[in-house]
Amino acid sequence: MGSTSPAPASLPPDFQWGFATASYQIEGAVNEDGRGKSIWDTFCHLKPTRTKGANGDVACDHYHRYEEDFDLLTKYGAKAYRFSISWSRIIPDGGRGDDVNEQGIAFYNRLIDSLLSRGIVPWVTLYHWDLPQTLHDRYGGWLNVEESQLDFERYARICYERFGDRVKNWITLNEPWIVSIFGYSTGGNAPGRSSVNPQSSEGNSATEPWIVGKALILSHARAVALYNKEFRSIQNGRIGISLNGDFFEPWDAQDERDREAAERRMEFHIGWFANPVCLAQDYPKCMREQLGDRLPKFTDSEFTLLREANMDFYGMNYYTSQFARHRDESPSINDYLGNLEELQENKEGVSVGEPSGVHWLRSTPKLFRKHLTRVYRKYGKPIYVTENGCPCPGEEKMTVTEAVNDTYRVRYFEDHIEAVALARSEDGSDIKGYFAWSLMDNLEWSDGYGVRFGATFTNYDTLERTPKQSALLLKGMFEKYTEPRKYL
Ligand code: PNW
Repeated sequence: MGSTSPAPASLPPDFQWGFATASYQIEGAVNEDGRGKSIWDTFCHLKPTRTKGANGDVACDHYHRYEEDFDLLTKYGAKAYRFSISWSRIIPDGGRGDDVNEQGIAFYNRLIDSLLSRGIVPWVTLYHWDLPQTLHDRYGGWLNVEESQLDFERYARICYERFGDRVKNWITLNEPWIVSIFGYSTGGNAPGRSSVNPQSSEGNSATEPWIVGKALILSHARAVALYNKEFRSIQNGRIGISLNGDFFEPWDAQDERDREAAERRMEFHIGWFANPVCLAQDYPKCMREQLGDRLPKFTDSEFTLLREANMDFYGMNYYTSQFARHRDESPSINDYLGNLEELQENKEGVSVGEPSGVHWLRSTPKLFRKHLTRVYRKYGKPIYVTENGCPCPGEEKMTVTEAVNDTYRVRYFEDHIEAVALARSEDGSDIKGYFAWSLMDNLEWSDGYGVRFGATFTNYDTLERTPKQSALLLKGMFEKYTEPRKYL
């Protein structure tokens, strides 16, 4: 027998893959079947506009077209589909004493049953940013740590009770970092509170994001602890959270201060949430040092709750990476980065990756592999990549005929899936699934309908859907790593 070569990069046969979406970005039908308003309905209708004139009133009209959309999933060969539930369709006023809306339950039952009949595994996010407006008006929403966690726990209970016989994969929150920082520091997302944004009339960027962060952590923890105590043994599912966060390299690799800044940036991005939710530990030290008393403390009983909230997986939303350069001055009171600058080029002028169709995203697959392995080693949970994707350069202005030829996205997916396979096979990181963002072009929040992240083209005049090449090629990209390999 000849020499043995290293095992080729591979993915296990039960690797989950598919596409992801979120309720407000695709559903539309905002006034139908008893749905209550969310903070995104309000935010999208503010004047002057803060969402480039766009709103989710119709969006992709997925509420009425879900069968057609699931036909696409079938055509693409997806094994799994990640979607989110609109809290205010289930409980229009959101609170633990408020009524459940049976028509909202019925809609999500239709989605779940349709997916299962097609052999597609549903992955359900409980909260993808659409807080019931009533809770915001009633007590300040996520600014009220004590009230919001109890209302979220009750909402989670209803979802487990009504859907948990068929839904075995739960994600509590999508990107609590974006919820806290964009919603309460920069004010770019709903509810748009900020003391530094001229468009915001209310808010305190120095304090509110850190309070909201704690409310989200404890809400997540209550939902997981409840699942563990009352549902896990009967329903036998999995539960986790989806955290965003870029990988950071030092701007000047020779400078110790930049190396520390890169690590600090990741602690402010990911450790903020991952320390408490994965490790039942306090916030990272560097956050305490910089933020002092503005960073809320956890009480002993809250630490007990965090320990009871042991979860199954880390959901990773990954789009891009950056360089971090330290600052010599002391941080502003509104700083949330860790006192540093974020840059897309390093000291030598080398770009972190190839530019996409949106300024904040460059394609960085090698750093994705580093990121996967760093997160796996630090937080010790199996990883599901719950979002990864991009808009192609110039796609915003393309016709459908041009847009379906999405070679940049095809390469982006290929390179990032290869990074997953390498992180598994070569680094030993346990990665169990991958969801492309997104099934179709949809409402890109404050960027409106211009930026297109879809693997399917959406014509917003006719609501016609057209598969892009990447959607049709994704299956083969996974098979390349999962097929039994032939000897050469
Ligand atoms: C995610 N950033 O948000 C969200 O989960 C999706 O709903 C969204 O459509 C998708 O990514 C694409 O943007 C992010 O500026 C938004 O770094 C912005 C950033 C990261 C994630």
